[in-house]
Amino acid sequence: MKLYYSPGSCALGIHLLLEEVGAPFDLHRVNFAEREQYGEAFLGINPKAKVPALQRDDGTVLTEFQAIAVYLALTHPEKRLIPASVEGQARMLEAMDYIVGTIHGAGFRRLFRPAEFAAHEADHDAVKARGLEIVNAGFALIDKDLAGKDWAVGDFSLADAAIFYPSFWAAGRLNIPLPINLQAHYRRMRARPAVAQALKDEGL
Ligand SMILES: N[C@@H](CCC(=O)N[C@@H](CS)C(=O)NCC(=O)O)C(=O)O
Repeated sequence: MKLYYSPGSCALGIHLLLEEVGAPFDLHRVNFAEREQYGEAFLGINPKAKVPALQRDDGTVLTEFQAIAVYLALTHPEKRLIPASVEGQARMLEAMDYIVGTIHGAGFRRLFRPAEFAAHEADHDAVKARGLEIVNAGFALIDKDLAGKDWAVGDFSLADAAIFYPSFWAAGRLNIPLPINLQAHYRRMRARPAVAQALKDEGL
């Protein structure tokens, strides 16, 4: 398999899951600074111009964080990355959807790419301020859910990988303080060998 990624992007959540499942894979860096995601070669891999994109050994490509994560878990059932109970599975997907769609898509995207939300540069600070509000409100909800627990849903699951990448953006890149339970979760994640390996291999 080949993971198309950019260092420290949301693809980090998939990268760490590839390490967790122990599947052989190669990394292919997509250079955002050179806008490689919009180049013909990468658009041939993922016409959505986004990472993560996972190319399987038969050449087919899977995109979207949740889809790739679920694929990795279902193809490595022995790693038990999806909770056994129906309630646990629903809660895991609930957390992942909120992180990818709201905390990332509505919150961090405003912080990273304000021009997508307002044409005039004069409005970009307001867009970023709204992004920060969305991120902090989202983090507060996740923090509440994590109270008294090591992992989001029972044992370590795909939801924890999803929680990790925005936590990394906050703690490792933007200096946004993480609330206490989320901070402890972030430390627990960094202590996992798979996470340490993914960070190292991305040069982070
Ligand atoms: N819905 C997608 C979002 C992926 C996404 O936003 N990826 C970002 C990196 S974190 C990206 O590739 N951005 C490049 C761009 O927008 O130009 C997913 O869940 O995988």
